[in-house]
Formats: sequence, C-alpha cells, structure tokens
Amino acid sequence: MNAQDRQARLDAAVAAAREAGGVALAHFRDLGALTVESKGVQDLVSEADRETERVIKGRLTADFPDDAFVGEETGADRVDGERGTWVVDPIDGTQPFLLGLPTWCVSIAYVADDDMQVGVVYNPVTDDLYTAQRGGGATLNGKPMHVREVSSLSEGLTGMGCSSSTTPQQLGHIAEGLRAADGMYHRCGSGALTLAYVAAGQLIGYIEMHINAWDCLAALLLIEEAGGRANPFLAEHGVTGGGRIIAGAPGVYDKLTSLLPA
Ligand code: LIP
Repeated sequence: MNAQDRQARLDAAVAAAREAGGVALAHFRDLGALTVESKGVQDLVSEADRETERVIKGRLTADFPDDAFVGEETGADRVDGERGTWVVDPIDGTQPFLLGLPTWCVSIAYVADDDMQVGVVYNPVTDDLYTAQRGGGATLNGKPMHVREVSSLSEGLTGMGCSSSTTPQQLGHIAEGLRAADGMYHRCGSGALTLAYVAAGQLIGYIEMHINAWDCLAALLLIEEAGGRANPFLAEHGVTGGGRIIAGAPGVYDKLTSLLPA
C-alpha cells in the first residue's frame, strides 16, 4: 500500500470515527430511550451500536467502494483477502456505554497486504483520539505517544479483558500470576480503549483469553507504532476471528505471555 492511499484511509477513518462518535454520544446522553438486547452472557447490544456502525460503513464504503468491510454488528461484506478491509467495532465497551460509564470508544482499523495499515480509536466522552498508520508512528490528540519503558509488572497497571469466553479457572490463573508478580489489574470493559491506554503509556500491558478482531486490530497498531509488542493476532485469527491477545511494553511482554494459561 502506498503512503498516499494509507493517508487517505487514515483521514477517512478519523472523519468517520468523529461523525459516528457524535451519533453514539447522543444516544449515550439519552440511554433511557434505548432498548437493550442480550447477545449472550454479559454481552449486550442496542440500536446505538447498529446506527453507529451504519454511519461508519456508509461513509467508508462511499469513499472507498472497492474495500471490504467487517463490522461487529453487520458482519463481513466482500472479504476475500485480495481487497483492503475495514474492521470496525462501532461501540467497543458496550456494557460501560449502556451503564452510563465513560469507558467506551469507536474502533476502526484498515487492513491491507496482510497487515494493519491504519488504526483509529476514539472516545467521544473524553474527546480523546488515538491514531496510527503503519510506519508513521502513533498519536494521542495529535501528539506522539509511546508505550511505558518498564521491565517489571510491578511498575504499573496491566489491562485485563474478560468475557464469557474466559473460564473462571483461566481468570483465577491470570489474577494469581499477576498478583504473585506484584502486578495489578485494570479492567474498564473496552478492550480497544484499554489497549489504547497501553499505547499512550498509561498502562504497561494488556491480556485477554479471547478478544475479537474488531475489538483489537486498530489498537494493536497503535501499540506497535508506539514502540510496543503484540502477539501476531492478525496472522493467527484474520479479520473476522478471535483469540488470545498479549500486548504491552517490550520489557514486560514475555512476563505478560507467561500469565496466560496454556
Ligand atoms: C468488549 C471487548 C473486551 C471484552 C468485553 C467486551 P464489546 O467488546 O472490547 O475486550 O473484555 O467483554 O467483549 O462487546 O463491548 O464490543
């Protein structure tokens, strides 16, 4: 992918994230009007998710009609491995969103040539915009951001994700190992936003037994372009799959990996 095409997609992703973020924020300010549906254990959805995704998909497919699209709410559209693909979670952190908590975001990734090329994570509540393009570094609100320089889990907070895909035994194993290493966990309900906190140097790492591609691909690029390390999630799971995720400062990456049960 050339630099001009990559920049055009970054610009479009930022515009789409801000436009859709405004739509989601309006719903966030009027939660009582939403009908909440369950997709499973601790897995909720509302019309806010679907409307926000429609806004993003409408803008990006109009700007780039030859691109493919994967969205948490609308699924995979023309994904064939040959086209560039948008991978989108319109509201990551649906549960905090529906509870009126501020830790949710819009996550937009662009994947081409078997690699994440563009990543945008936007929190409309705080108006914090995290962006990265492959080879171009990572920014928070337009300023360069870098992962924290640490060598021990005791030097900061480690983000953890947990869903019904994580067993009680796996969660216990992770928590026990983290505490034994004098670490401490942080969970906000949005994997994308927590990963962005790692890229910004606020947390030192993130681990979860199973996360979906639309939750994490944008933020994984943020971390890599901010000097961090991550498991080869895209190679392992593609743009529609899911699985374990390990990401963080280089000095603690191996320690983070050791926390996850086999
Ligand atoms: C969330 C993920 C997070 C996981 C939550 C939830 P959603 O995505 O970002 O990593 O721990 O259980 O799945 O459902 O809010 O889009």
